[in-house]
Amino acid sequence: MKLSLEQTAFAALAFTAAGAMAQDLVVKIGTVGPTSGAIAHLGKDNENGARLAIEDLNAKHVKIGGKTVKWVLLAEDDAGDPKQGTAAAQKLVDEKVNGVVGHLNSGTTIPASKIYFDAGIPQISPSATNPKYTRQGYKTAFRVVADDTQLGGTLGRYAATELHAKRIAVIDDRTAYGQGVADEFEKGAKAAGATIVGREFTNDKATDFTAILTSLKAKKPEVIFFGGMDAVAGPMLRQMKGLGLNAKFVGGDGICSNELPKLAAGTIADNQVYCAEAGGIDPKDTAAVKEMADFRARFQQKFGVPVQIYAPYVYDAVNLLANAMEKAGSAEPAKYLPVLAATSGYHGVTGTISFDEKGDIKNGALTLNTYRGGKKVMLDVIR
Ligand code: ABU
Repeated sequence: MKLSLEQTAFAALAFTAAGAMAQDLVVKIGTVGPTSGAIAHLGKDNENGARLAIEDLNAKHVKIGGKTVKWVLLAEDDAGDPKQGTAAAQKLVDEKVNGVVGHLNSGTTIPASKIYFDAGIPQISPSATNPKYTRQGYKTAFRVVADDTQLGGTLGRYAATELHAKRIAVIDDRTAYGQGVADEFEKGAKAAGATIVGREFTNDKATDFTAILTSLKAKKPEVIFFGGMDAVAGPMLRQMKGLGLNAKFVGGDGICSNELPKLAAGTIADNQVYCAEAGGIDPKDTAAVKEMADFRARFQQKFGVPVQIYAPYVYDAVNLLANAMEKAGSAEPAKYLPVLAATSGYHGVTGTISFDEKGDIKNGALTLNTYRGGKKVMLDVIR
């Protein structure tokens, strides 16, 4: 078909207008996690949660201050390393992101939070559970999961009272997360009447635990608590089996992945491992349970892998930023930050989110899980 001069001019004008409209307002959301290294599967899980949220926001044609928004995700890899974490944070600040969802690890989230605070950029961590993150007085720091005080303390009491363990050993990986959650676990278990028969430590890159497991075996623990991530817990469980150390194994959210049975090379016995995610939905809230199940199914279909742990929390965190920007009528950090801080009763796929004065989720939940037949099985949601 041949177009007249007028038709060509009109088409060009329409094309330019459409382009201008599409680019009315570009909002950049940064996300950071370890997408390389031993826990890359968890970093990818978080990144994919952010990708899905950005895709949904773009499909909704959200308007902020009357302008159509093009949402852009800037994803950075910090390899779970504090130095790389601060470098990634600085890069996002230099790129003038409007908000950040991350980082995954407490050991990267805490040092990065100073960089975001100094730049006035709101940051929501979907997974860092060390309490210090929101206790530094940084008004830019928010968290949509419970912290290690709640997580470790609850698991300590659970091991003593529900698993009836009198003799408990504790191992941690000396990270901001692992050591902190292990300390809280120890306090909770002792307060509930258990004795800590041994405390050992390793690091987040270790693969050989023979020495510490042999030492702990002699102390006859009924439960071993591990403060660290699934990539270390898996080989540790494998080596426990090899050494004939048949204790139950308890850990926090860092081990509570769908990948753990694979990482343990199928050596986990049914009801041997107990762990808790730092969030959850009341099983009686059937509408919310369905919403989460639908999210998980959509995620699996889109990325070809199941949710590991925190993708839904990342999804909610990105939407929380967007919601605050919409309400404020501005994506400028200084303008929407007070609206974000005032978040109350936000309905997300992970449940209802309200922030307290520190930026922590109010009335956070824990989801207790075990593993049976190589699959993660939910036991209870505790508040
Ligand atoms: N919360 C477990 C994984 C992330 C972290 O806090 O280091």
